[in-house]
Amino acid sequence: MIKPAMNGTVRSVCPFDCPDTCGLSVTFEEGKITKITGDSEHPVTRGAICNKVRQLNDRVYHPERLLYPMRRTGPKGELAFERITWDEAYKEISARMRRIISENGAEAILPYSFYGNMGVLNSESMDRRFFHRLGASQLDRAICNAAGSKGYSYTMGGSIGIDPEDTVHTKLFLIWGCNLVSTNMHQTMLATEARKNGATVIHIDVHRNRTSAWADRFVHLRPGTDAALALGMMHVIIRDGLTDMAFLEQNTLGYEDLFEQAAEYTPTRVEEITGVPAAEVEELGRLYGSTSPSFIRIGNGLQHHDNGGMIVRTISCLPALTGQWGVQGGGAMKGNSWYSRLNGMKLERPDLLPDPEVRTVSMNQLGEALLELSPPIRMLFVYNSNPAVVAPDQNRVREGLLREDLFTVTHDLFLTDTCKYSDLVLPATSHFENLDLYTSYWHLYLQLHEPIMEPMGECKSNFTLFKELALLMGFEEAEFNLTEEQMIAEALDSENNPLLEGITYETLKTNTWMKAGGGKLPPVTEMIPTASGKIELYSDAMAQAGLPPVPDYTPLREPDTYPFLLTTGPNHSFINSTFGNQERLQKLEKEPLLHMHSQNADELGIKDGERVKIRNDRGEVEMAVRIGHDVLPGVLVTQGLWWDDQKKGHQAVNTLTPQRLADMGGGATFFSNRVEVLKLE
Ligand SMILES: Nc1nc2c(c(=O)[nH]1)N[C@H]1C(S)=C(S)[C@@H](COP(=O)(O)OP(=O)(O)OC[C@H]3O[C@@H](n4cnc5c(=O)[nH]c(N)nc54)[C@H](O)[C@@H]3O)O[C@H]1N2
Ligand SMILES: Nc1nc2c(c(=O)[nH]1)N[C@H]1C(S)=C(S)[C@@H](COP(=O)(O)OP(=O)(O)OC[C@H]3O[C@@H](n4cnc5c(=O)[nH]c(N)nc54)[C@H](O)[C@@H]3O)O[C@H]1N2
Ligand code: SF4
Ligand SMILES: [Mo]
Repeated sequence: MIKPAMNGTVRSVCPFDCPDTCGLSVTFEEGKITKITGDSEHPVTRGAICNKVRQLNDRVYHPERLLYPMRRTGPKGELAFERITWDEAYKEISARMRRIISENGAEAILPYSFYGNMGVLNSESMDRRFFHRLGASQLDRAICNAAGSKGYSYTMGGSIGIDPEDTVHTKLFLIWGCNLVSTNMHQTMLATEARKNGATVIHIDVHRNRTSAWADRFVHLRPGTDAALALGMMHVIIRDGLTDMAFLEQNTLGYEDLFEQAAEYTPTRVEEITGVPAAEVEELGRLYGSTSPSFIRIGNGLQHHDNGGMIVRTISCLPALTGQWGVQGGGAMKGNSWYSRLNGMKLERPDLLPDPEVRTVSMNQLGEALLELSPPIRMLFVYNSNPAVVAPDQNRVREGLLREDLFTVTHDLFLTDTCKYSDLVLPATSHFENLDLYTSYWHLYLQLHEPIMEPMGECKSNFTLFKELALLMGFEEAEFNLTEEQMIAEALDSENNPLLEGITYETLKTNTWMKAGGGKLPPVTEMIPTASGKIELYSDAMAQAGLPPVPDYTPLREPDTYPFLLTTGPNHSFINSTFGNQERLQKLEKEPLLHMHSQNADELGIKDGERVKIRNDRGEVEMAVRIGHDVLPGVLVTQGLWWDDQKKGHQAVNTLTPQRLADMGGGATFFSNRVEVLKLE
């Protein structure tokens, strides 16, 4: 039992899927949270937090928060539920699981989860053990960064970039396919510090957005063409002798092959592919080639393309050319989770799988899986995710969710659009109610979170839910009978990661946050986790995987049946679909907009603010148009994963996006998406 603070301020951490993993400071008055700010003592986030999380009390005390288990009473797709007890819910789930296992085997059960809560215990611990032991179909959790992370690791060996704290020393920032102001605000704070010392910030994107407005310069290119731009910059750097040959000799593999490839990418050719004028490619190449330290922040957006793996693979080769990895504040970063990687084998226990060959289902192809897999999926267990909004090809997803012979259980804090299709809905605690361990995929600090309030209603954490379900299913082994503290200790077992040495449950309890490597990290060049221990500009691993071993530009794959390429990224005020049901944040976003170039609008006779139909073979949605020069002709952008709202006409934009997988890592291709735009009658 925790003793909730009546009055005063306590520490917390932000649990959302955001790189910054901020330290929070939470004020209680008369036992209720009245204010959420940043923890000014947090070493990286230093007291600043985003507007979304300042309103986290609206979410925690939201009148529509789920407080009890519920059972569906009406047709799937409608919101008709009755309250039941946990006992009834547990009995129904375990009886169904047993029946499905005896009739079709456990692979007819599919978990569907992502990182709605980034806490280690509540995202990848007891749940994974449970489904492993059950022998359920495995889920390939490739919806977010899979293609880019794979592409980056072909070059660098893993998600290892520079320590963001070092970027205050940077002189040139390339913010590449990253909407930094919205999605990684503390990197903008560090860049602002660097700017005071003369640093320049260049934003390279397909959409002139908040980040472009904040940057010093904007480079506008066509979607999916970034590898060509990077090769064009390399072309200039190599041609003009700006390379650091000593660094390349000592720390890389295969630079000769890369030099040969880059020779083909003349600025004129790059202009044809990317739309960036040849003179600008020249200038960008020379500027990058002659500025040190330079830092490239590689975003997640640019890898949501058919060729997203190769795009990131190619960009990640740039810093080696000028020896940036050897300079403080120089290098690149796609993600930094390599530093604080936990003991996954101990935590998730894949060894419990009765049949290691059990099928794996891509979370990016949920529609196909529900409609076409044989033997069919008969139970879907959703937690930490909202697939009815976030997964691609919504019409197929929802058609699958509507199947009468599918039993869907969803554990969430709210009646999300996914809950509408669920047979049972279970109430989840907010992270304030849980003990957990947090790592960041950007900064290098680990943080322990102790619960700061009692669970609301009958809410249960993911950890508790799966621990109790394990018992009900008769899994009496010791590995299901652990406390949260014991499980954190297993996660922190540093046998596979020496940078965690000294970081334990106890030391975290005393220190609140601790840095991987203890603040004494060796240079990146001494830790590169590739097979060769070098930066692999030529990659044998890629050749073996049937991929081009040297960086190259490959075009997008969607046939050009439709005239526009639509990218559909997240917005400023929600986190994916989280916060989409909070009125104040909805008001700030107003409504989903379709950004279109004025030339296209003129051709189609569309006026600013007019509602149009956007369609392709997968489906259609309606939206208001914003006309201007924020996107290039032939390109459309919309932001935000909105909930269904019949009244205001919001529809899931993923109705339009493909289930096709990217070139690497089984990644999603949300942004490689061809559509046509029609005037409404
Ligand atoms: N406010 C807010 N913050 C978030 C989230 C959120 O929903 N809202 N989501 C969180 C999550 S889960 C993630 S993964 C990250 C994502 O955050 P980011 O890494 O910033 O990724 P996106 O916002 O998806 O896309 C980044 C940029 O890529 C651009 N882009 C699209 N296609 C291309 C291309 O081909 N080339 C180039 N150069 N640019 C392109 C988009 O216009 C966009 O500006 O943010 C996290 N933080
Ligand atoms: N078109 C398009 N689609 C996209 C993207 C895009 O840019 N464009 N971005 C993609 C990316 S990068 C990502 S990461 C995914 C994100 O997809 P999801 O991971 O599904 O993200 P959310 O929409 O935030 O949904 C998380 C859900 O988990 C719930 N939740 C939070 N905490 C807990 C908890 O402790 N327990 C339980 N049981 N539930 C909890 C939240 O209330 C919320 O409903 O979306 C992807 N989809
Ligand atoms: S969402 Fe991101 S920026 Fe906002 S408080 Fe959480 S970690 Fe910090
Ligand atoms: Mo993501």
